[in-house]
Amino acid sequence: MKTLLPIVTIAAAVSSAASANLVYTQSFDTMGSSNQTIAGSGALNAQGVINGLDGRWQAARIAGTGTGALSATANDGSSNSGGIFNYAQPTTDPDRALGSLASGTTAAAFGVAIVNNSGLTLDTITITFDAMMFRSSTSNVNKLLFAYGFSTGTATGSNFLSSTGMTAEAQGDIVGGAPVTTNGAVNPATTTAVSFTLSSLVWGNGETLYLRWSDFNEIGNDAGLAIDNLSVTGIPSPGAVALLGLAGLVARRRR
Ligand SMILES: [Ca+2]
Ligand SMILES: [Ca+2]
Repeated sequence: MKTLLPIVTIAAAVSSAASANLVYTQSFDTMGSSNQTIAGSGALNAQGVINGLDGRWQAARIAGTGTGALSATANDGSSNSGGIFNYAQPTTDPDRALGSLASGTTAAAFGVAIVNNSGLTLDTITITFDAMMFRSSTSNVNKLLFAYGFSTGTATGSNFLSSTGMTAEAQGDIVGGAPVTTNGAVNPATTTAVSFTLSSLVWGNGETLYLRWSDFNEIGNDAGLAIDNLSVTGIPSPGAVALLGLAGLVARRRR
């Protein structure tokens, strides 16, 4: 499998010892109302970068009989085709969300690679986002399974920690609403604010954190679920901040 990891860095607020947090935000609105290509995707587990975002977002088909390249399709929840979606209501609205709907042809995963260039080891990560449902399911409550991994993380990596092994982190799952008899666009889309913290981590300087959401082809017609307004804040341990402050103090005294 060819692994695509874009070489990107994020400006971290390291202006003072008191603000050494790393902050990453994403509204998905740069996708606009066009379909966005995901070059290199198509074959099972072939990962491609989602065009129209910041180069850090990737997607792959993780199950299904299809072989064609994926795209982030602009839609309002009316489509029942499997794939990645660039959701908004109406379809032309500038407020975009990134989502997925699974079918027998395509069940996809998407995720983001964030490099820690704060200069510090980060041990607490706070994640907030809006979990959205643009299309309802039948038979089963649908879910996008959240997982995270470090460095070798990809949209298809197997070395991830997920809610199947942790209770608290299950809050990162995107859970759809109750199934209905006839599924269709949910208008307006439902929005649920999600906020949780991963703690006691070792996110080393220069290391990549990968956040991933995986879709599954559930029984019945599937839901269209999405995320919006993602915010990731990496926080160093107080000891690391104190050391950084001491280094700054020494540097000033040498002037
Ligand atoms: Ca948005
Ligand atoms: Ca599903």
